[in-house]
Amino acid sequence: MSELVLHVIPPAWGLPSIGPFCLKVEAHLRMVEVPYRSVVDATPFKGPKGKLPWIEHEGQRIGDSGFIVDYVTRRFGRDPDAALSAGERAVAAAFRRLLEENLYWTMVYDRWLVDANWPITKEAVLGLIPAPARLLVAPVARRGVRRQLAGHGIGLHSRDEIHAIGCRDIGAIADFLGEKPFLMGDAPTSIDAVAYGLLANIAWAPVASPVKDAIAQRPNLGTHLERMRARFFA
Ligand SMILES: N[C@@H](CCC(=O)N[C@@H](CS)C(=O)NCC(=O)O)C(=O)O
Repeated sequence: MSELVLHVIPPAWGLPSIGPFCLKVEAHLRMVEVPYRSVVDATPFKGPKGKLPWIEHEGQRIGDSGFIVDYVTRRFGRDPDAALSAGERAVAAAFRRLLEENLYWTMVYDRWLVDANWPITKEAVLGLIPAPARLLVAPVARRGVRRQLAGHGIGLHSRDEIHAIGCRDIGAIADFLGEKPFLMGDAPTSIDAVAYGLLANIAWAPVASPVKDAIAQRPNLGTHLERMRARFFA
């Protein structure tokens, strides 16, 4: 069996990747104990979807964290969600959309569009691009992200509104987690990898935000992050 190669955006701030979808896939692969080698790409453009993460395995190139997880489940026959009922899978699917299609964009906003955070983001996300090129690339990339946020719709809101949306999502995740060790109960499942990928990237990044503060105010989320780190990234 050939090696599984995972392409990710760079590490920083004590995280193996500062891309939530990249960290999600790393957490998932560790959860299902599938060995991989991660390769840091300076830009997302080489991948089949023009985004990171993507994988190479047995001559195939697969982009998108969701399709990567589906492939790994099929190819290796390891499904951390196997014990979940149909109803539990539906709840996990809804939380995945909340995290990836909504809360994620509030993180993007805080990293890229809040002026005080922009130098930190630029250094970490574009840090592998040689300095002279980075000077040219950075404003173009920032304009692109502004367009993405407007296209999504969240970028049309005021700063306070975007933060209110993010804080509400954090409250929903914390309320649902409650005192359980993992989101769906006693054992980790794929939604824990999704949550870890994004929440660790908000809570542990040196990027100021009311959404980060909202995580700090819900100790069960911090405990969940530490539990995931100890279990899969020790
Ligand atoms: N739906 C994709 C989203 C991946 C994604 O947005 N990746 C970001 C980095 S975390 C990226 O490559 N952004 C570059 C761009 O949008 O141009 C997935 O689940 O993998």
